[in-house]
Amino acid sequence: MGFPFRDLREWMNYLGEQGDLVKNQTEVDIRGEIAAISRKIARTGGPAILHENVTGYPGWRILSDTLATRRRLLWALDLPAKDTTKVVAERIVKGPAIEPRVVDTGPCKEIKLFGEDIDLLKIPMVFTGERETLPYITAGMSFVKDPETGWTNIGIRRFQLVGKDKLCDLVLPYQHEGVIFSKYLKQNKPMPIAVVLGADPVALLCSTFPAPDQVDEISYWSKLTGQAIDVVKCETNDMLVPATAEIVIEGEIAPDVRTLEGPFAEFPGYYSGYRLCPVIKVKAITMRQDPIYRYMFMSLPPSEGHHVGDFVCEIELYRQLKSLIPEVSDVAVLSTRTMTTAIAVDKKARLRAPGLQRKVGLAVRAVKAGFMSKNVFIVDDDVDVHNMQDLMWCFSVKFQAARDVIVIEDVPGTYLDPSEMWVGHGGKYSGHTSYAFYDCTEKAAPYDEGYKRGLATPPQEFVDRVEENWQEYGFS
Ligand SMILES: Cc1cc2nc3c(=O)[nH]c(=O)nc-3n(C[C@H](O)[C@H](O)[C@H](O)COP(=O)(O)O)c2cc1C
Ligand SMILES: [Mn+2]
Repeated sequence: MGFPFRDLREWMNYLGEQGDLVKNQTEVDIRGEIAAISRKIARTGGPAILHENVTGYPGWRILSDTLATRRRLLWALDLPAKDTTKVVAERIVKGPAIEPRVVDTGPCKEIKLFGEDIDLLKIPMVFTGERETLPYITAGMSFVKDPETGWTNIGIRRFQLVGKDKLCDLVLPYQHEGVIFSKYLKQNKPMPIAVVLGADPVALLCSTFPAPDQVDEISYWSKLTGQAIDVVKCETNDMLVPATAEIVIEGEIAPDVRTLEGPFAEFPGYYSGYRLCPVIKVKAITMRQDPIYRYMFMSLPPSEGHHVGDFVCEIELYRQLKSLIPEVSDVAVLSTRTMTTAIAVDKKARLRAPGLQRKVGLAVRAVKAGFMSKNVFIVDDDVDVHNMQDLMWCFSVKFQAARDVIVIEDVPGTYLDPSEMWVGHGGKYSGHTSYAFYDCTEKAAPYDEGYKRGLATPPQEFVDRVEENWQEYGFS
């Protein structure tokens, strides 16, 4: 047993072997207790947790936080701790493109429910925020297909329980699910959808990469593992889903049905309001014999959802920017899915092509993975963007607000960020934000006198010697 983990259980058992899993037999409540435990795990870097005794849901187990720490993210993808972003980005570019293997059946088909037997209320959907009135699936992977091109898109979404056979889906117009839904709307046809819960960890991560248009995120699976993923056809539509998933919910979104969604403990840390959103009418549920419900906590960061989202967005922003501008040398997400991000640019190239850093600042908003970016620090590549102390030092001594802030007003926002501008844009579905980048590169003449005097450090030969002799001096 080891990488790549073929299902949630192999992965969970591996975490157990590493001492990174708690099996909790104390009775816990889905109405806040489980969320509060996950919140504390995210804040303390704690282990993953399997709840084995859930009030009101005998026989059900709930697993969460398996990807809530850096260490576990690295295990899930078999990654080194150094240069992680660059290594994954390179695998996505150069890894093998192996088609998913379509199998006849799989563990996710052990139980098949149709018609009257469909009852979402039997699934222990966990409440996250105190004000949630109806619970949400928070780690559902949505599979939808472009009716014009046949492209399958997957993305993690939240789905609110609104009936025995109904889920509400906040279909955001700027996400691929929304782009595809608008094509079904134009044709006035229902959109088939599959919601997958409890897939293997690589599939879960694949489904949250902000890949470019027309790219099926499941294609990343083989690139990241070197193998083919096993997929199986849904019962009521032709979507191909991971065969080893715990639960698959199949359904259809009618073009003309809407219901109120909300309030939700939204990823910027505040409650969403209520919005009229499309509804999934469930046609079938298939699952394993004794399914494990995969919960993911996300509201105010830190959370497992932020860990996952920040990690994949960093990789994909780096990869997409670099494909446009090869002189981009590193990216670090500092907070909340690239909302605040730092980017390093090849200093030598910048000196040859003054203004390169500003081109990078503008390009962020031109790529899919930069769709949420609001505040971007741009630095030379002699600064480690992953080291907060170096970064803040750089911000302090290379940056002048009056000269080096570039603000662009009214770029598309997420419409979930409470600081976005709602007034004055017709109030329709607004979501306009300002975008700024902070040019923290060393400036040229006439601002370079201080830099020309040189960085104040001990002689390099002694810095090197200290590294060599560190233990000899008596340090451990
Ligand atoms: C825990 C979690 C929950 C998420 N919930 C949603 C959601 O409800 N709606 C959404 O559009 N994106 C959500 N996302 C982000 C998407 O998964 C991500 O932006 C993905 O890249 C969207 O892909 P798409 O544009 O291909 O549809 C969530 C991400 C995480 C990690
Ligand atoms: Mn996509």
